[in-house]
Amino acid sequence: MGRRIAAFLLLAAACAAQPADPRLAWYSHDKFGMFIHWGPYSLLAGEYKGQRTPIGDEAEWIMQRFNIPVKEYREMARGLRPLKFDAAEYVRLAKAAGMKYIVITAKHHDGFAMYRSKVSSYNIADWTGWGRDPVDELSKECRKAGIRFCVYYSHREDWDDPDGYGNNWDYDRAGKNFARYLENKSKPQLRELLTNYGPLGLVWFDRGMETDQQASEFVQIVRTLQPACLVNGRVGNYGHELMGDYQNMGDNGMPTGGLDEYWETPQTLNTTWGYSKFDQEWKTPAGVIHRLVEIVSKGGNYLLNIGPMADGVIPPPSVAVLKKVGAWIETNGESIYGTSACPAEFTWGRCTVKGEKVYLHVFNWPADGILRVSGFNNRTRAAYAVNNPSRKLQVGRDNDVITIAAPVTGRDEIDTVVALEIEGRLSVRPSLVTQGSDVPIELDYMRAQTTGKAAKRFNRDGKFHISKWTGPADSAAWRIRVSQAGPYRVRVRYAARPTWAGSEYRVKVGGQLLTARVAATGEWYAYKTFDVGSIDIAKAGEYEVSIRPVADSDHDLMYFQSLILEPAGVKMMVE
Ligand code: H79
Repeated sequence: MGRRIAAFLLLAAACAAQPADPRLAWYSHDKFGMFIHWGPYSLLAGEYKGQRTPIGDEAEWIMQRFNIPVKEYREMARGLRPLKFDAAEYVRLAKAAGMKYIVITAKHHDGFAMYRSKVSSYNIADWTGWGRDPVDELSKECRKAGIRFCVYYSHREDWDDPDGYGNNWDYDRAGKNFARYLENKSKPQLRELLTNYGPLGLVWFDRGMETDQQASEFVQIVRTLQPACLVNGRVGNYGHELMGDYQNMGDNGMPTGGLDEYWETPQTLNTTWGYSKFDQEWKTPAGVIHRLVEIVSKGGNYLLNIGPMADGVIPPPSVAVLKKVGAWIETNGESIYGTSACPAEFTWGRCTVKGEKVYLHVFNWPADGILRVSGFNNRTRAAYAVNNPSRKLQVGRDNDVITIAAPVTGRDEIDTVVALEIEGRLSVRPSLVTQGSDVPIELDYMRAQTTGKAAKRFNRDGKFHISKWTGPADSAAWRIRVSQAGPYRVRVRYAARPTWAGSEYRVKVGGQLLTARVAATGEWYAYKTFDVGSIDIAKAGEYEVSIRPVADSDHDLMYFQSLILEPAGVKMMVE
């Protein structure tokens, strides 16, 4: 590889575009939160008149699943008297599990408020005669314990309100006045939550609001009443640009690689969110720990759900799993909290980074007991297992590969964390994209090195792409090895909004330049593939490929998905 290319790519690896917003500091530090789905559906527990919600179906959707009439569901909800609910115990469990924030369903899609609401008497304190407010009790216990308290509020869906979204079995869709639901119930209830329970860490909206205008009004209510409170990515329409403070994956989702923006995945401990007596498919402690590490290694947060029973008791199997997870975190928490993504993956596990330390998470020890780490440019200082810091492990180098001798005793069956002290900030060699013979080389967003403001991102509709680039300093680059010399057609796959049309961008392959203008593809994420010209690769070898805006502008260049180099003569499908 040429020295200039190497220097460029090292720089690229060091400049991941992660804007530092102080409001998100606690969130990016804490990594692991507890989600609680609890409501009248917990009483049905996955069964209505002898019919069961199938496994994999979500028990909190039971009202919709069986089209239970509002009148009947309301009568059923009167029976929700969680006499065994103990907020302090919930918070103790979250703490024992290593979770740093709690998000509870203040109102799910069924429309029932799990707190004392003046807006609607259809709430747990007033409707049931129980007289207590679990949201209030939890918020106070959280504050005492140093856990961030947060609420889930289903702002769009409401199967109880005649004007809410989703119930078309009791109410005629044509007769609904959705704006009236927003003004009379959804917004006033959100204001109650932001006013009556002290500082909230975040509000977790769901299902995406219809219009950007409506969504921004919800964001505005949060900003006005609690400026420090975060808003999750589902506040706005899933098919539009992100409106909240961070992006959410789909339910139980996982990105294929790291992203350059804050993100979170909501996942559940079994297969339902609300309690179901039929669902015993619990994840194992190892499963949870491996997911946690994978998420954190990709720069995300893990919001893990439990579904308490109607009486307030947390299902014992979930308590058992969470306590085991917590025991591992108790020892290894420094490799999770306050770390950042590590742009490398290994056959034996994953890594996380903090300052001049890389935490190597060993899920499977290699048979010869030697941990091999390739791709790191840094010199090393020392290594030790986090569960036994005083015993140093032998570190060596085999060409470009760092080798670490496994600890003989004290390995953790689930994940032994080895701390590797390095010189300076971690610098990782970008992976080389190699070409098979006669097939197009596809350079996608995920394998790109981004510079400047260019960021790898997620959207619910178009999935992953690179965006936020507005000028020549913002680019995506790859290192490729071409095995076949000759002419290549260059294609770019992207989506562009109408107002972005006409901007120039430049594709560089080795020393060759191609310039093209962005074409509009649709209102939002309508990805299309465009031919930008052809280049000649004189000889097989390694090249650098990049794409960037030609000039500064006040808008995004494009939602980029991939750049394709197609050897002339190879036919390719183009949508
Ligand atoms: O609160 C949890 C879910 O109830 C909620 N998000 C998480 C955090 C959620 N809202 N919408 N969705 C999940 C997606 C909807 C999926 C559905 Fe279905 C498919 C609804 C009807 C068909 C799954 C299968 C639920 C009922 C049947």
